[in-house]
Amino acid sequence: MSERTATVERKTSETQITCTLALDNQPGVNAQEIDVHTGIGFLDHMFTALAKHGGMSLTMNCVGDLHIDDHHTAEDCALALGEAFKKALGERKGIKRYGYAYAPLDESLSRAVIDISSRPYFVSHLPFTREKVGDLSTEMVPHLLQSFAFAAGVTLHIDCIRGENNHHIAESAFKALALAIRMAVTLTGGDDVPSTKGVLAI
Ligand SMILES: [Mn+2]
Repeated sequence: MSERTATVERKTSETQITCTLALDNQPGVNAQEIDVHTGIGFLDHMFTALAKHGGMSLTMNCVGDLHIDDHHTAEDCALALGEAFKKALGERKGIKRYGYAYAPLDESLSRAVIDISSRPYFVSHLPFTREKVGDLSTEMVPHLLQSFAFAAGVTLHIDCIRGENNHHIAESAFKALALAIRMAVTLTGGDDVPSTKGVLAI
């Protein structure tokens, strides 16, 4: 098996991002390296949780136009991560394809369901009650998750089933996504493309 890893560089007048993602670093197997600097502390926390619980290595650096607001940085980092995920998966052969997971964080409970389908779609229910968590606007959480889903070419449903604390709502959602991703990218040992169409990497 070739290594499932990818590096993406994304430069616009609004953000400059480098992102390296490796799908197969699992605790006790390969050293897992996570180093995320987006300029938005809470976003670093979320991407770090995503990589950690997804058994992935992630290096991300972003210099963005935070003097405007958090929008471009959050969205573009998610796009870069999605592009790296798509690139690392390659032909999408021999993977489980579907993944689902629940993750609690104290009173919050989130569910994530992913289909590595090449059918970009995103649905979420994240009942935030505050405008921001740290320096990240809560409205950017569904927006950046959607950006990830579309760039990655996956169908993604994320629902926070219950939750009060806005930090917990977001973190349980990212952790559920991490666990769902881990399941979906798991190699079956075969060489099959898990689709009746015979192709998933479109
Ligand atoms: Mn936390």
